Amino acid sequence: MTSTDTFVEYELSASEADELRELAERVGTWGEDPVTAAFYDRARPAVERLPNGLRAFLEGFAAEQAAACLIHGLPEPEPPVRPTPAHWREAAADRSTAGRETLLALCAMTLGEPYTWATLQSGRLIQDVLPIAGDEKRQNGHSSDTLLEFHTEDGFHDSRYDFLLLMGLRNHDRIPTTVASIRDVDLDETDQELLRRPNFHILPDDEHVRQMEALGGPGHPALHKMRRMQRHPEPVAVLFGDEKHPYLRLDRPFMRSADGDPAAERALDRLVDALAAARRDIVVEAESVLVVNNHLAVHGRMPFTARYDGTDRWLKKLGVGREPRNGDARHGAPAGPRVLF
Ligand SMILES: O=C(O)CCC(=O)C(=O)O
Ligand SMILES: [Fe+2]
Repeated sequence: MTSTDTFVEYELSASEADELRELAERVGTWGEDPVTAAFYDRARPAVERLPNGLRAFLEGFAAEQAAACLIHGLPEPEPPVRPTPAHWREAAADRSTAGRETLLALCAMTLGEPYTWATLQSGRLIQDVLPIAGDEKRQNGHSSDTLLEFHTEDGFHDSRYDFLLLMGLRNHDRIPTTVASIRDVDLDETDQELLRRPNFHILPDDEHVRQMEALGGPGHPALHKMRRMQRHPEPVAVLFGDEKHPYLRLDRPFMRSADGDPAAERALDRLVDALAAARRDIVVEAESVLVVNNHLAVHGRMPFTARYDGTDRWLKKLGVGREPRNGDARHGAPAGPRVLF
């Protein structure tokens, strides 16, 4: 399963960084906040104003020239990044990062249409990835001293993202995000055949349910839907698409073979082992953005010890679909085209 670079990088020049700073300032005067849907409806023309080299690089990435890419050298933030908050709710209340988020949003819009889930972080389009006390051992972006295992972002959902963007605000300890591409994995025919069968359940990760219970209240329709998906998951295939160059969909801690077939479970474990052997560690530091193709690559994060003193690792996350969601029945989005559940 070869034919694509795993990982490519783009270093912005000083003049490109200046262009980006000016662009973010100009877009900032339009008065829309990149955590809200209105921003994306308004800001589309600004994508044309991104530096040409950066736009061409992202367009090449959208054409699947690589499974993951890293953009370095974004302009220094103004104002400087505040201490890392203790919780995403605290981060949400603070809009001093809006200028950075504007740059993340414009990169995302070069790849497609950003959207999010009603069930996560109050449906804000851009989310905070930071360690939260009490979550150390969970399989989510708020854990720390456990390995965040390889996953497709929202792999349980048919409307999962095509691309996932992670922007670094702070990463003093250089804690890597992990990425592995299906194109770097060789599986035998039998395993491939087992993994192509729609014979796996991927349950919604508990973060969707937990946050909705806490914030949406027990009667929220999104909570009902997530619970239904937990109780009655649709069987899906792990490998799909082109015979020689398949895509993948995986989140091992939330997966099982639908009919309890031990051979299917073993094939899945061998795929996870092969992905682990193909692992790339990518440090998303301040002033950089990692983009992952959510069908070609899985991602995760290495363990670390959180300090909870304002100096911890802090990333911003945004997901993108290639197609406009407006009026797209396949994605049926009663909460509005950019906030799905
Ligand atoms: O912290 C990271 O580098 C990755 C986080 C992640 O995968 C997530 O929040 O879904
Ligand atoms: Fe993730």
